Parts: sequence; structure tokens; C-alpha cells
Amino acid sequence: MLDIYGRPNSQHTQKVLWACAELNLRFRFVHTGRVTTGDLDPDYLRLNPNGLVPTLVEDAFVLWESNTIVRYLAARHCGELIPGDLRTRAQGERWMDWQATTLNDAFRPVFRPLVEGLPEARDPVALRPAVEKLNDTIAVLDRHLADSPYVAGSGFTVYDIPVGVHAYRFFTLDIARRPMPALEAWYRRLCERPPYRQHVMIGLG
Ligand SMILES: N[C@@H](CCC(=O)N[C@@H](CS)C(=O)NCC(=O)O)C(=O)O
Repeated sequence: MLDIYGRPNSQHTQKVLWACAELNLRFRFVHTGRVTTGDLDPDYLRLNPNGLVPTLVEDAFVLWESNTIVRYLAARHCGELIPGDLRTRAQGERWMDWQATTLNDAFRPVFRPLVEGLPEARDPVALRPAVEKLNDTIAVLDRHLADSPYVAGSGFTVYDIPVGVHAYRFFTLDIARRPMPALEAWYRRLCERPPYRQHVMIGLG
């Protein structure tokens, strides 16, 4: 029995839901998170002491950290989303770590004000440095994709998932975007995937 605890509009939950859909997994989804339910249930805090979503529970096995969950599911249920070659895999994992650190740090100061309607969102001048920084950061991925149709080579892998969730947000936010032809082409390929449309392309907020 596979349970996924999360909030459908959270970027971290979306990675896991998207991975489950790519792998055709059957699971029970449990809506949770402070934003959804207010104070967290002590039972949930025992599963995930961070008080964050998502969390996976598979029989007695509990796992949190969205990128780890996505890699676990892909390895357990369908090896083909994980390349066999060690160096290809390491390069893919690098983009997962980059998403969780560098890209997330660049995204937060743009995403939160715009989606939560904070005062700086009404002042494009105040937001401009953060938008510039986000463009600078995501351009690193654009340059990588100019030589590689997907994040880890010629085919879709689990490593496209974390950055793919951010790609939808980047192309959907009302911000000034520099031309990023390779990023856009890859994003258009993701948009053709039904699991992406079902779990990621669901609006912001
Ligand atoms: N590093 C964690 C971050 C998880 C996280 O920050 N989750 C956010 C949602 S995206 C959260 O739980 N926020 C509180 C809430 O939704 O109640 C992961 O990747 O799973």
C-alpha cells in the first residue's frame, strides 16, 4: 500500500505526484500540510518531523524529501527512468541538487511576492533584481539543454522532474523573461506529457 501525503499545489508534492503518474502507480493521496489543514496532526509530525509535505508511506517504510522520494520511486518501480550509466546518472542528480538549492533560492523571492500578492509584487522596480537573478540562474539550465534534449541526455528521466516543476512556474509567472530557446523547447516537450499536464500545469498558488 502506497500513501502520499501532500498538498497538490505545492511544488514538492507535485514532483512526487508527477513521478507516480509517469510510473503508473496506484496510491492513496492524503491532503495535508499546514496550509491545507492548519495545525499539523501529531501523527503526521511523527512521520515527517519537519512538518512539511510531501511524505511517502509504503507499508511501514516512511520517506520524506521530495527529490529523494522521486528517485526512490523511479528506482523501485521502473529502472528506465534512471539511466544505467554512472556518469549520466551523476549528471542528472546534479540537476536535482541544483534545483533544490541554487534554483529554489533564485525562485523564492520572485514566486512568493507574486503568488501571495505581497506589496513588492505591485512594484515591478522592486522585484526587478530578483527577476534578473532568476533569469541569470535559469539561463544555466537553458545553456545545458542547448546540447541535450532532456536534462540527462536524449530521453526523459527522473531528473527532468524537479526542474520541470520550476519550468512551468517560470513560464507561467507574469515576469520579464529573457529568450531561452532550449529551455522553451524542452518545456514544450514536457507540456506534451499527460502526467505533467495533470499534476503540474494546474495554475499557481
Ligand atoms: N526539502 C523539502 C521541502 C518541503 C517543503 O518546503 N514543503 C512545503 C510545500 S512546497 C511545505 O510543506 N510547506 C508547508 C505547508 O504546505 O503546509 C522537500 O523537498 O520535500
